Amino acid sequence: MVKNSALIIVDVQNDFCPGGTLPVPEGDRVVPVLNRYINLFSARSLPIFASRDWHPEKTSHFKDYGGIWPVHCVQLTNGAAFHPDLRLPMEVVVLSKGMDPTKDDYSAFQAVDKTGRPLPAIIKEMGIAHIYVGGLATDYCVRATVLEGLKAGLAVTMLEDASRGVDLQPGDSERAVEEMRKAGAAVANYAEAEQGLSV
Ligand code: VGL
Ligand code: ZN
Repeated sequence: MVKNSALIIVDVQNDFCPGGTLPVPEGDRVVPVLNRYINLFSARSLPIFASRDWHPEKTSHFKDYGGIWPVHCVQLTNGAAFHPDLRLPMEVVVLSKGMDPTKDDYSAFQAVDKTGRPLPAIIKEMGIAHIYVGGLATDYCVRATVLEGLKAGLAVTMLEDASRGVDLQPGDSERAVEEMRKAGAAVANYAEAEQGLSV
């Protein structure tokens, strides 16, 4: 199974980190942890995906146009850039989502690569059967990606030490982790994931 595994790094962008417009508490703390996961997957020549929220200026996702969020991750702004300390490898596949001004697109499964190919098609073509998911935010995009991965029939490991949540309501992230577990996801830290990838 190891050879059919892939890492999906979800939305580790400046606007979701302290100092950004929709900061996830301790959002930047996932960066060094994710860098270790990147090394783990790179060393095994396993695919690495990095999704990004990539919104137009006007979208029903934002408060000003009927949504619940402050303006964040607007295409080509510094806030939409990946955190500068995230060491994405050259081979990373960048996935963009949230471009449709009428959709929220929380899940990376709604994202497309630079040629417009949707993630589900890429996963199928590459024969990926197990995804490891970490990043921002636990209670939104990580949750949605994990649940859609399970629905698509993939094995899914949620990387708890590489994720942080928004917690609009206190406890949202904890509840999201329980929901993912109940839906069939494994929840792992670095040591556990490393062990799983070494057998
Ligand atoms: C996200 C809120 C709004 C996320 C994206 O990446 O989790 N959360 N847009
Ligand atoms: Zn967004």
